[in-house]
Amino acid sequence: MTLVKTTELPRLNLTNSDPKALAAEILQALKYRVGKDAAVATREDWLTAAIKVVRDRIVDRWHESTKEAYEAGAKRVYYLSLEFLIGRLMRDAFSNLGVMDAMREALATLGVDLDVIAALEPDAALGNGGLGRLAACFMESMATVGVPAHGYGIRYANGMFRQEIHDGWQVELPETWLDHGNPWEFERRERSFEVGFGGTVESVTSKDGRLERHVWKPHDRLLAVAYDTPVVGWRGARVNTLRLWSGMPIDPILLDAFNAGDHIGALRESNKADALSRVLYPADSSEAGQELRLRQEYFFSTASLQDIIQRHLSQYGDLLSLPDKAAIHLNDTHPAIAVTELIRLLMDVHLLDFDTAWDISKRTFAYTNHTLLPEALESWAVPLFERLLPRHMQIIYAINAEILLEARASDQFSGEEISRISLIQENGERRVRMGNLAFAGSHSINGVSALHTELMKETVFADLHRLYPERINNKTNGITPRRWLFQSNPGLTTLIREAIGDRFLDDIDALEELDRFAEDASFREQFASVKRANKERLASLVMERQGVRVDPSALFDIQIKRIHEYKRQLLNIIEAVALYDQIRSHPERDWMPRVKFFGGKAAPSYHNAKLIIKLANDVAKVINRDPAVRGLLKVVFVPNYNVSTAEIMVPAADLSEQISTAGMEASGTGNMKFALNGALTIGTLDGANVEIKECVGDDNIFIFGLTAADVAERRDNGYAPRSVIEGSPELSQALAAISSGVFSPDDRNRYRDLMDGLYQHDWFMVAADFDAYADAQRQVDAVWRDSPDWYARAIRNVARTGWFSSDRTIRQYANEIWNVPA
Ligand code: GPQ
Repeated sequence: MTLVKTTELPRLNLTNSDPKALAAEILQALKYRVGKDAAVATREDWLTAAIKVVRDRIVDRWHESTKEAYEAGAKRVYYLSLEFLIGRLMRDAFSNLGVMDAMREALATLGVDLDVIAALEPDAALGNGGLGRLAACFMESMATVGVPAHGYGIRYANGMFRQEIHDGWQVELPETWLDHGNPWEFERRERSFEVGFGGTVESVTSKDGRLERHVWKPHDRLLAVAYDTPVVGWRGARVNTLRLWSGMPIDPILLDAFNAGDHIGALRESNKADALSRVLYPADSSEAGQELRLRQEYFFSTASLQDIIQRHLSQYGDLLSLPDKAAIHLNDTHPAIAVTELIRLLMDVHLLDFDTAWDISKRTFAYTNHTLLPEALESWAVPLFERLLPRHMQIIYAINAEILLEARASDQFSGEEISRISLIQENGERRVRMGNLAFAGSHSINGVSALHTELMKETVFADLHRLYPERINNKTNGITPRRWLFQSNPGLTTLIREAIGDRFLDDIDALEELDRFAEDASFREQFASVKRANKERLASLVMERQGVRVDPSALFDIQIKRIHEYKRQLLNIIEAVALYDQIRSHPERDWMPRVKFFGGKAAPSYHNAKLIIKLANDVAKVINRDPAVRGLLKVVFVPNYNVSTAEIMVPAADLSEQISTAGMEASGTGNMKFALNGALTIGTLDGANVEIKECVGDDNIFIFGLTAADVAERRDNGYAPRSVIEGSPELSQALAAISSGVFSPDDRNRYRDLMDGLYQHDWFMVAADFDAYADAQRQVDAVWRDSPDWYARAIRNVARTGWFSSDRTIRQYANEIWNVPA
């Protein structure tokens, strides 16, 4: 097989991309932009210089893209998200611009290793998990498929915390990604908007006593300042803007206070402004109900809307055409306050009446729901809301009056159903329901997998769906194949190019052509050796980071994601304990060597999640040291799981653990990354696993356990976990061992409550699914034993999961929600 030449870059005309010229430019950038001489430059300096050289090329394309969209009067997409988990940007940019090899060569002539400096780039961890990473994949795909778009979010000075494991426990440390500056961003001091909180609302009346308008007089005021990062699409197709807001005081120092000797008080305003964009809430699909969070949500929503309105007015002169030229997308309810803010701006600043403002809002906004977990559905206590955003509270009452009137007029709802549609929850403490607000204020509400969308219609939004049946639609999530295949798995990418040519690089559906290679023994061997190399890379990482030795010929079984009870890392750990027991009891059996990897962060206040991390580490300690196991089973908890770690772990997986309690994982996106990289999935019929199964075929995935309907049925009809546990000897033994302190000799009661929880209620159905899961694992062993068959299935996973490209997802959003060409 010969390597097919890289196809020409059709849309991109790069000047000076030969290595010699690039090397000269890097030296120039080092000197004039970093201010260093090559003799004294640090590796960080080289990284900055290299980035600046490529960023210049991106800027050229950025200006062209912006100008084209402007001149065409194109509709723009605005993606509002409290999280953008972009990770490192250098490889993305170099690879998408097609200058990776040239830059590598250029740097080498200067004595700099591209891989070494690439590893120094900090992860931009401005997100918790799936929701934030989805936003990052969407930004890249919008640029790739040519949608003019702006991402809007917060420039957190401290992103997702850094996780260290001390004696098996998670310890959280601040993440300081901006320590060496950020070479990608452009600060736009001139692009700043005022943000207010608190205060009062005054009514202005005309001479004849008619109400003319409301004027909100906020008590606190600060500025949101824009920082722009260009996001380049594949082959430089288009460059879009990620605009992140940072808080700044209007008066940086209160001189009166300072002069009176109150030096701390003089900085009060500055500290308040700083606090808004200081830190990302480490809450993933869980409640984050503090006041600062609501302030953050409003802060970035108002700044983004003021920016959007200013851009629209300067181009079109009036706001009635806003819905034709702007699609504003709400990534979950975090920016839902934007619905009321747009109405406020249209009414109080631009003097439109309520009906017009409300109509514009509904035609402009669309909302994505990412969870059905009740604790993650945002709501704010009315008194807090009223104190912080008094004018918005009035607007909420006005919207509520509209929709409740419509509900009553439709004559199809009981009193109780009407109360569920209300924006205000009335039982107990009165609260503003942000999900209902987002739903009411949007023309489209989408779920993130087929199953999740159906469940949305049946559960959280059942009544609103009945009132507005045309609004709910599905957009199954996706991942960008540039980051999650081409960059993170260059070995597999090269192998695929050799087999089927380069078309899949631009049209991921062409991956289907790989299917027939599943039958090709020599291809299977090459595929296995690429996988082996990726596993060796991961093995070195855990050796370096943790001093743990793992055998790359063992089956690599990986569960990486946030730690959450519904994701059931506990099920996986208990199965490891049961397997450990079996290996010791039946040493004569032909056990297949396996390494179970875990990685993920727990919300700092989530007690059980942190305990599960400790349990994984405790279990690892005992199993890994036990000579009776003879290396047949290892457990490894990889600390500080983040995007960059995922880029190494995903390509190294043989088995992908997607074992959430059915009905609880909205979609999952890690499941897609693993399948595209040739791991087989062991999973429940939850989220997008259902669609992965449909794509790869039943034989190429290990599905087990209760369905969402089964789970609902068991919960309704009184599930008794104790009798389930007692009926399963393997499970009872494993639970007894954990509960009695076999893995925690230093504190024998450490896991007693956790285990008792399983006996008493087991909300997440760990016991109910245990036997089915353990059986599925033994089937995994059987297929793994027959190695050609394993790799045939793995190859089919790669060939059949191109559909999960976020380009496909974005095209669906563009055609079916935003009404923009793509
Ligand atoms: N998700 Cl509500 C998050 O990562 N954070 C959140 O706060 C919420 C949802 C996830 C969800 O759990 C996954 O199933 C999805 O795949 C992901 O959003 C993207 O839609």
